[in-house]
Amino acid sequence: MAPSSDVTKFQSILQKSRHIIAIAGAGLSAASGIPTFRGSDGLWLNYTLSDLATPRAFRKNPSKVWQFYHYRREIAGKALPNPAHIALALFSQPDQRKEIAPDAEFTLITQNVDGLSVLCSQMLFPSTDPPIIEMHGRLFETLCTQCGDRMPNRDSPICPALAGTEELVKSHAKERQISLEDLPRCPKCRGLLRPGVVWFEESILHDEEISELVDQADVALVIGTSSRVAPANLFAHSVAERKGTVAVFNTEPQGIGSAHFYFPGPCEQTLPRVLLGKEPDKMNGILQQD
Ligand code: BV8
Ligand code: ZN
Repeated sequence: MAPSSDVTKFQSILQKSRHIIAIAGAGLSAASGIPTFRGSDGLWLNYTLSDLATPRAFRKNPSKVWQFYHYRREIAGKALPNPAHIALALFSQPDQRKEIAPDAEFTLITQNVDGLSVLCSQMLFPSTDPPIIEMHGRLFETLCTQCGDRMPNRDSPICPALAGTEELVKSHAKERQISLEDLPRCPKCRGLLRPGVVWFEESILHDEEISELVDQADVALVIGTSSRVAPANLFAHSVAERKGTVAVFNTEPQGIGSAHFYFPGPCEQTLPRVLLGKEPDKMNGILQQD
C-alpha cells in the first residue's frame, strides 16, 4: 500500500507514541548550503567512495583525502542551521513537543558529520544535553593514527599546507601533493591525524545505544537520506517489522519501502509543519532571538 501523506493522521499517531527516533542524512543540511552525496550536485559525483572515504584510501593517499575533508570543513564551518534543524531541536525538548507527542521520548540519530544539529540545539538550548547521536562521527574532530587521541578541531585551515586547496577540490583540479609532515599532526605525539569520521568498512559509533533505541522505537522519522548506506538504512525497516510507524521526509520518494507515511518536499518545510504545526518562515527568527 502506498504511504499516506495525511498529516492529521500521522499527528494522531504521534499523540500516542512513546519512543520516537529520527534517522537523518545529508538532505537535512541541504538548505544550509552543504552539498548532499548522491544528488545532482552530489559530493560523490566527482569522486568514488573508495578513493576518499575508506581507511585504505587514507593509507594510500592521505594528502588527497585530507584535501577532500578540508574542503568539506570549509563549507560546513560557514554553514548555519536551517528550519529543519530548528524544528528537530525544538521537537527534542519535551515542553516544546507536549502538544504533539505528550508521552514520547525522542532521539535524533544522524549520519551527518557537519555538526549542525548539535550546533542548533546548543544555540537554542545552551544548558541542555541534546538527544543527538552522530553515528558517522564529526568533521570537526580529529583522530590521531598513532596515539588514538580524539579531539575537537574547528581550525580553518586545519594546517597551513591545506590552505587554498578547497579551490582545487571545488574546481575538480588535480589535488596538491602535500608531504606527510605538512599534513595535520597530533599536538600530543606528532602522529598523523585523520578526520574524526567513520569511513566505509569501519564500524559506526554508539552502535549499542542505537540498537537499543531502534528496538524500542514505535515511530521512526527518516529525514533527507537516500537510505543507501548501512546500517542506517536498516533502522526504519526494523521499526516497521515490529509494527512501528515509519514516516519519510524527502524531496524524492527514496527509502519509502517500509514507510507508512511519506511527506514529499524539502524537510526544511515539511518538518516544521508536521512536527510542530508551524510555518517554516517562523523558524528562522528563532535562531536570531537572544
Ligand atoms: C559498517 C562519513 C560494519 C564520512 C559515511 C562491502 C564491504 C564492506 C562494507 C560494506 C559492503 N557493502 C555494504 C557495506 C556496508 C557499508 C555501506 O553501506 N556501503 C554502501 C556504499 C553500500 N557501510 C559501512 O561500511 C558502515 N560500517 O557497515 O560497519 C562493517 C565493518 C567492517 C567491514 C564491513 C562492515 C560505515 C558507513 C559510514 C560511511 N561514512 N560518511 C563522510 O561523510 O565523508 S557515509 C555517507 O553516506 C555520509 O555519512 C552520508 O550521511 C551517508 C548516507 O548518505 P545520505 O546522508 O543518505 O546522503 P545522500 O546524498 O545519499 O542522500 C541525500 C538524500 O536527501 C536524498 O534522498 C535526497 O533526495 C534528499 N534530499 C536532498 N535535499 C533534501 C532532501 N530531503 C529533504 N529535504 C531536502 N531539502
Ligand atoms: Zn597522537
